[in-house]
Amino acid sequence: MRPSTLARRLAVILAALAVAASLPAAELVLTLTDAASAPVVDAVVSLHPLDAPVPAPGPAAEVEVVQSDGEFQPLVTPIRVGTRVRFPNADSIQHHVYSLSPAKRFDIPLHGGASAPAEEFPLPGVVSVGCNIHDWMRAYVVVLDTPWFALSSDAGLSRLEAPAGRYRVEIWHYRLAKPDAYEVTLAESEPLAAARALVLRRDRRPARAPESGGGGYR
Ligand SMILES: [Cu+2]
Repeated sequence: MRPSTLARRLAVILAALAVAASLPAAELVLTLTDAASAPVVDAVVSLHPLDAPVPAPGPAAEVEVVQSDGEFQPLVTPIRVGTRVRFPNADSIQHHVYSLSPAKRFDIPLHGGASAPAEEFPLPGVVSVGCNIHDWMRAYVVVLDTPWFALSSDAGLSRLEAPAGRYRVEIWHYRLAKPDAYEVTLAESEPLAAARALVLRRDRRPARAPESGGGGYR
């Protein structure tokens, strides 16, 4: 084998080892239920390291919150700080998307189609997104200063992979009076399975207006 080939192979092996060393090594499997033992869907679970720095963000990602059938899809979008969010309109009617939340105020005047520009979310916090025309339309962009987060499934389940260590677990849900938080230690040996019961408030989102068939904006 020529020395240059050997060096190249060594470089490939070292690169593979570096990737392996940076792979998440521990796992949290969290099941969320409400007071009636029903699964809590659309909660955002995030891990915040207590003994280690948060890794620097990679290149800014871009995600979409679509207006479809007079609703935002999805209802809850967790993102890392710096992520850009586009708000395309898939409806034949126009929407006027806005937020008054301190973490990100923005206003996208009446628009149709996919023309709306992407908004950047530079600060952590919960951003409540509405439509000026349709009061019932609501979406939440949950901006996090950690790369480790997940949205709970229909079964109330969240799986998070992160390096072994101590973390503060934060749980946000739009029907929680305040975010829930507690500490865990994740070890490499086996996934940590945990359950958490949440006390949810009544859903305060405005009810959807009945279909009118009349003129003007629906
Ligand atoms: Cu609308």
